[in-house]
Amino acid sequence: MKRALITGVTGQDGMYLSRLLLSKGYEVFGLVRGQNNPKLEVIRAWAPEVNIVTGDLLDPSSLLRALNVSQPDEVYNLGAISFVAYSWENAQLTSQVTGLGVLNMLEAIRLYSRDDASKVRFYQASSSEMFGRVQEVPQRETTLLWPRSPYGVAKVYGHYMTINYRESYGMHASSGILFNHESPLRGPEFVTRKISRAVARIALGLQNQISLGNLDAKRDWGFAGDYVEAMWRMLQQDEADDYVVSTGNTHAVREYLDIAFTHVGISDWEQHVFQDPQFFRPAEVDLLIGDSSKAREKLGWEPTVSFRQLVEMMVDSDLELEKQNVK
Ligand code: NAP
Ligand code: G4F
Repeated sequence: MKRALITGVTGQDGMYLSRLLLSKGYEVFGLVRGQNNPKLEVIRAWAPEVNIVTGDLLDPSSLLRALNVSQPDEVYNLGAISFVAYSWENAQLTSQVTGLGVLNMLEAIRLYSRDDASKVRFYQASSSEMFGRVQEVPQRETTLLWPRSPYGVAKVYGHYMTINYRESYGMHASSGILFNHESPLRGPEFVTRKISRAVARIALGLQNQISLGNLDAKRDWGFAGDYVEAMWRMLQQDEADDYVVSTGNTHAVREYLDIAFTHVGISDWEQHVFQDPQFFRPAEVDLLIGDSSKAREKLGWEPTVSFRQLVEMMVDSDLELEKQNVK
C-alpha cells in the first residue's frame, strides 16, 4: 500500500485528490493547520479514511513531524494562500506561505530522506498565474514567467525552488503548472463559484444582484476532478518534470455569466450584474490559455469536462444547496 501526505487537504484540490488516492488504495495523510480549524469536520465528512496530521507550512518542524508520522512515498504540496486578490493586501504572509512554505516542505523532505533522493516523490502546485503578462499564446512549460501579483511571484519562487531541489539533490520533484480549475467545492471567493452561487440565489428569489470586477478577463477553466488526476500521473513517471495542465480553451468571465444565467432561464442577465471598483485588481492577468500537449503526450492525460458542463455542474450544485435555505 502506497502512502501519501497532502498539504492543503481541506482545500478544493486536496479534497478531490484525497478521494482519488483512496480509490487507488493509498493510505492518505492530510496536513491540517490550526488548533480548531472549521474545515477539519468538512474533510472528515468527505473522506473519513484520511489520517489527519496537524502542521503548518510556516512551521518547518511540524512538517518534519508530519513526514515522520506519515512516512509517505509521495507528498502533494497543495497548501497555499491561493486567492490572488487577497495577496496584494497580505503580500508578506502570501510570500511566506505560498513561496517559502515550498522551501520548508522541500527541506523537510530532504532532512527526512537523509539524502536518499528516491525515498519521497514531491508534487508542487504551481500555477498559470505565474505567466501573468503573458509572453506567448498559448502558454507552455517554456514560456517566460511574468507574474502580476504577490501570489504569482510567490508561486514562481516555489516553482524554481522545486526545480532547484530536483537539480541539486536529484529529488523526484515535479511541478504542475495548472490553469484555473473549478468545481462545486471551489471557495466562494473565486469568480466562478461567486457567480454560480449568486445565480442560484437569484433564480430562487433569495437575492437580486451580484457585484463583480473585470468581466473581460479570460481564463482557461477546467474541472478540478480532472486536474488532480494529472497530479497523480506526474508522480508515477520514472523522471520528475514540469507540466502544463489546461484545456486549451479560453473564456471571458462574461461568457461564464451568460451560460450560468441562461441555465436557470434568465436571458436578460445584465440587469442583475454590477461592476464594483473594489473587485478590480491593481494589475490584471488579462488572458490565460494553456498548451498542455506535453501532459497529454507523456502522461496520457486529457480533460473530460467541457466549459459548459463545468458551469452547469456548479450552478446545479448551488441550486441544490440554496434550496435548503428556502425550505
Ligand atoms: P484552496 O481551496 O484555497 O486550498 C488551499 C489550502 O491551503 C487549504 O487547505 C488551506 O487550509 C491550506 N493552507 C493555507 N495556509 C496554509 C498554511 N500556512 N499551512 C498549511 N496549509 C495551508 O486552493 P485549491 O484551489 O485547492 O488549490 C490547491 C493548490 O493549487 C494551491 O497551492 C493553489 O495555489 C494551487 N493552484 C490552484 C489552481 C486552481 O485553479 N484551483 C490553479 C493553479 C494552482 P485552510 O483550509 O486551513 O485554510
Ligand atoms: O476566480 P479568480 O479569483 O481566479 P484567479 O485570479 O485566476 O486565480 C485562480 O487561478 C489561478 C490559476 O491561474 C490559481 F493559481 C489561483 O490560486 C486561483 O485559483 O479570478 C478570475 C478572474 C480574474 O481576472 C478576476 O479579476 O475573474 C476576475 N473577476 C472579476 N470579478 C473576479 C471578480 N474575481 C473574483 N475573485 N471576484 C470578482 O468579483
